Amino acid sequence: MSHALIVIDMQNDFCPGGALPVADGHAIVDPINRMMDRFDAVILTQDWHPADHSSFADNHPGTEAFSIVQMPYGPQVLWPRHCVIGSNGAALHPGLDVSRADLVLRKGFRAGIDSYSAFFENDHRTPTGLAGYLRDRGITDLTFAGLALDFCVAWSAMDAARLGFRAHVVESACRAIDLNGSLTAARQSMSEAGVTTA
Ligand code: VGL
Ligand code: ZN
Repeated sequence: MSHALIVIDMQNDFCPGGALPVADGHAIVDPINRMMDRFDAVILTQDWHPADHSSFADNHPGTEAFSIVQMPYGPQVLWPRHCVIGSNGAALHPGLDVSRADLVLRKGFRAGIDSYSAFFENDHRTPTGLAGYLRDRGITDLTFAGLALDFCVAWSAMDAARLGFRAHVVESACRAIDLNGSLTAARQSMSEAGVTTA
């Protein structure tokens, strides 16, 4: 058994003062740093969008942030512009201990499709390559922490479980956006997918 910690999107734009702040997002940096020593591998993800990304509300004139549009791959929430490639908002939180990170995986870099999950883009089909990386390293168990619990953490953990990894979410090391009941829905979906939470 080999066990990886996957830290999702612990970036400036998702912390207070950022473009898409998650309440109290910064509060999990130290707890995450303290968890790292218990794992065989630490992997970080980084939301990483081009300026013309289709998840940005301001790229869809006449729409508002947090509304939903239909994309060719299904419904998509429109977000405030965030995590633009190379910006300070896209940078990992300065307090995060990156010295233990074996891999930093960027996602959401194609303009036409968002990628909440660390494993698949939002069409649920286009792989990021992370599953192959983990399997090649013999990693069987995954613990998730980071932002946001009800979007990128939940989608990543559910894909992990569906791909056959043991998937666990440490809720105290996550914070949620909680948009129109998304947190309750995410907890329910994670449990149905076989993700354990604590
Ligand atoms: C996320 C919305 C848009 C997340 C990323 O990390 O949960 N949420 N992009
Ligand atoms: Zn994003």
